[in-house]
Amino acid sequence: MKQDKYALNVERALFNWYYSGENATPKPVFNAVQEGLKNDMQVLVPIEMPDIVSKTVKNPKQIKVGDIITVEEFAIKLYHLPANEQGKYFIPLFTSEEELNKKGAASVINQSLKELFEAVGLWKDCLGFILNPWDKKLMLSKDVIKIIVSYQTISQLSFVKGSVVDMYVDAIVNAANKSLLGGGGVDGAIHKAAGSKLLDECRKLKGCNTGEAKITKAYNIKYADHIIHTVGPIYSGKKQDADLLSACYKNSLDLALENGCSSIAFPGISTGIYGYPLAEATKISLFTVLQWFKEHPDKIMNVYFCCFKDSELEAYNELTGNI
Ligand code: AR6
Repeated sequence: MKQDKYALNVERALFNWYYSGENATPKPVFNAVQEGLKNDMQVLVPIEMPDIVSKTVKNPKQIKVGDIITVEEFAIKLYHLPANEQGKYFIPLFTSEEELNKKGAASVINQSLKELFEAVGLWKDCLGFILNPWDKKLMLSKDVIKIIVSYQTISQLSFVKGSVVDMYVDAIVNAANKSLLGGGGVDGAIHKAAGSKLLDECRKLKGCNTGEAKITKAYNIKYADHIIHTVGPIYSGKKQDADLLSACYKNSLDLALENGCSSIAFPGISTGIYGYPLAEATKISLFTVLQWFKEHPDKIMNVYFCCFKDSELEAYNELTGNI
């Protein structure tokens, strides 16, 4: 069963929300759910075997693919997760078979999330849904559903302590060098995780100029689809450094958009081996991304700044605390 693209985006946003720590905003998740509602996102809903089917079919294990079973009436009962002793319950929903299988498989149907949200008001004892209840879950009580349904999507920038390699996004950004043939720092970590096929594709790109960006597949990096390789400036203290660093962020975002991405994770480009002072680099990256959001008001992009070192997160905290 191929996973619904919008369900995958929700699953990814949920993972990153948990990964970002307890103070992280759920807005990237709300963005992804809202986009799903607008685009008829399908979720998996476990069902109980209807009584009528078990009565009609003496031994369900003997049913073969292609057999036709005729039953007089067929009412599907969605699986319930009891919430209390008064009979209140939640309905579990899943974004993928992988999420479902984290705790035993069940019979499932595909269902439109929008239609489920519309129906829940009619089910008196149902308190709402739990999306991906076995792992990184989203509680969708009736009140939360109301908030999400009327939520105005807007691009989001989040700060995460960790490596871009671990992010669940459409594209991760690599701080590469002009050859695009790998190196140390995050470049080395990305090539190691993606495997040798990445190097094969990079060879065909014939390098990249400072400030520009090129895109490849993510190969063995399972939770991202693309890698965007950009080349930051080697810090020289000259005025052009800032323009080139800003161009890296802008060109990466443009390329992500051109390739249908709605989530992207950046490392601190040029702030490692290329020696760009953190305080200046964080300011440039932050303002460039916010400016890009302003210039693309009709596009929804969830952007994550991955801070591999504590000092990077501290630099962003200082900056955002002062805005
Ligand atoms: N995993 C994740 N992030 C990392 C890692 C890692 N293993 N190591 C560093 N970072 P850098 P640059 C973060 O030095 O300054 C390469 O050799 C780091 O904390 O990787 O742009 C290239 O081939 C920082 O946020 O890149 C180039 O020659 C960010 O990655 C040169 O380094 C960038 O640090 C590029 O230098």
